Amino acid sequence: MTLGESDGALVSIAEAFDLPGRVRSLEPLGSGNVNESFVVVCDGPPVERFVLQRLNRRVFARPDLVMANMLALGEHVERRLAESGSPLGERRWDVPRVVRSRSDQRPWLEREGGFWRLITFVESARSFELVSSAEQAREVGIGLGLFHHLISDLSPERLADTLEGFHVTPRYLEHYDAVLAGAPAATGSDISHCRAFVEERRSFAPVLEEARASGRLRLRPIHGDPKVSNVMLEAGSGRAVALVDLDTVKPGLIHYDIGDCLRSCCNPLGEETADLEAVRFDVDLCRALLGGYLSAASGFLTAADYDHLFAAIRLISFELGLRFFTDHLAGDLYFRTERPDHNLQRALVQFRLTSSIEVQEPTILAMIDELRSGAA
Ligand code: GN1
Ligand code: MG
Repeated sequence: MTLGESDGALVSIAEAFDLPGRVRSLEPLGSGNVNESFVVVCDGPPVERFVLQRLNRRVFARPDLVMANMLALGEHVERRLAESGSPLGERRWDVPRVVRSRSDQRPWLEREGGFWRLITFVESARSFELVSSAEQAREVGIGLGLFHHLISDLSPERLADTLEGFHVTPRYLEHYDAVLAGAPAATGSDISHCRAFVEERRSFAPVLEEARASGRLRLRPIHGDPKVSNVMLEAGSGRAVALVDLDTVKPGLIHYDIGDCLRSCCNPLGEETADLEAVRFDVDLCRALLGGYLSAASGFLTAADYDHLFAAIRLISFELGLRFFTDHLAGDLYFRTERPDHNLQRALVQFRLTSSIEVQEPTILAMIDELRSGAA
């Protein structure tokens, strides 16, 4: 796309950051459900690419703390990579760098009510909306494992809780109950199905939070949103080289990340599919992904961590369905939508996926045991 009149405002925002040259082009990037993103090509030499993003303030009440977390994570990982005997050996690993604003050197810019940031683009790599092979799933798992490994010695106290209640399933249930109480007009067979689905799993919802409260699972720094499209694979080699979309980096349970990554990658039709009947959880992709994850992360996993893996896989797909369903009932306030029933359709997909996970529980548990003994 070449630049048109309407892009003038965006270009001027991009150029308010400390770029190495003028903006040559700017176009929309990716399919995020929360923020708006653009890829900015900047004149060189050398010509460089950046990602310009407007953070969703309805979701992130303290975007300044989101940026503080991103800087803390970046500094920590850069330091670990620079150490002699880096845990990655010769493997390439990138962390998007934050570009500061020209006028006040802050890592963001506020313009016309918008909160903007600009970060470097991970070059010679791309991400995918769907996983297409077991090899790819393994790499995504290695990517998440390396990410966790690199931040496993970053104290969670160094990170602010920028999204209180994020992935705390009982909190989503409370919100759901409140929204439902105010939406008596919501009827229809899909709605009834979703409501019954949620009721049947109500008692399961606190499984991870109870493990945290009892001390069996502990808080660590997490990515928060490691869905397949946030894992960058190197062009050519196909190796994972970066995790992007670092807005949700904060203290949490690594099980949120593992569950989220698996619910995203092992759903071959993807979370936007309309082919509900065909939605299933692919155990072979799960085996490949978890195998890759453990190859990088088994060193810091405890017995209790392993014991809660299945619950995490089941819970996070259920939780995302619950979040989509609640947003549908609330009038689509949180996730960006393209049509009136979009969030309902997304909820049905996640609930279908949850059912598929549930019926395959014995197979998934056996597979986790097998990987666990291999990693021991
Ligand atoms: C949102 O914005 P995006 O697409 O990276 C959401 C995730 C969901 C995901 C589902 C902050 O992520 O939790 O898993 O949609 N992010 C936030 O696609 O709520
Ligand atoms: Mg995100």
